Amino acid sequence: MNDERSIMILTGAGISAESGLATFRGPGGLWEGHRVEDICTPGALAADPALVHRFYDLRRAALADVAPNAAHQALARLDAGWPGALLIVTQNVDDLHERAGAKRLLHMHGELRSALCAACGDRVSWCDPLPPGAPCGACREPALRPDIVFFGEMPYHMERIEEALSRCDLFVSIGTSGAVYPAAGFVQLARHYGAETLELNLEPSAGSDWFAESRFGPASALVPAWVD
Ligand code: BV8
Repeated sequence: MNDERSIMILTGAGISAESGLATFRGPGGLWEGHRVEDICTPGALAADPALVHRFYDLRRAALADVAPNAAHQALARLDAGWPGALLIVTQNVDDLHERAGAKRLLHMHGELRSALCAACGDRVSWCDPLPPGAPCGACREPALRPDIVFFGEMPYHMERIEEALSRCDLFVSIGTSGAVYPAAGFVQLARHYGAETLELNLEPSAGSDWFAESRFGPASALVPAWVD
């Protein structure tokens, strides 16, 4: 591709699958028999903080054993070389887009390598296990929690995301099941604003019918072929 259209890209767990990070709703998508919808809630954090902290500690630790794949690397190349507006919005909380070199990137569901103070809202980079009750460096309250958007919580950066959706000429969805809102509704918004829509996924997502074009296969093949 070599024009200056405005591009918005949404990614989900499927783009990191070939790097070795499990997806949520595919085979083996349960974690210790739990569904992410049951763990990833403010209620679960309040009822069993050790379980929720352990869920994120294990996933944070796993980052050391994985690397960006050809799909992350292709998006980073596109980001570096695209003269027009471009925004990668990821639902993923891993750091593989950054490690591939992506710059114009927003994490709408938070990040594993960040801790959030539930008392004062301060954020701090965090790479180690995060025990429940860890003290906040800013307000000293024992209120550090995973910097993750739980179900029922407002995703991050929504104003910037909605602005980008209203202006994009092309909306591309990569490796997401279309099971979680508001991300799953972005394709409808993009179409409403007149954008072209493309889905790159292993299989049809829940929102496949909303896409003008869908290509099915592994992201590590589809994304470089689309970018290059
Ligand atoms: C909110 C945390 C409102 C991080 C997650 C309508 C409108 C708005 C909200 C709702 C609504 N209906 C229902 C809701 C509520 C809810 C929701 O959507 N529930 C669902 C279950 C119905 N949404 C929310 O609660 C959201 N908040 O709306 O707030 C609000 C307003 C005002 C004030 C306060 C609040 C918050 C949602 C965020 C929840 N957090 N996770 C983490 O733990 O990782 S969600 C979780 O699902 C992950 O973030 C994940 O990213 C996300 C989506 O999953 P996918 O990434 O798509 O992964 P999945 O496994 O499902 O699919 C993988 C896909 O990849 C598959 O299609 C597969 O085929 C494909 N694939 C696999 N391998 C490959 C591949 N593709 C290519 N190549 C491969 N190799």
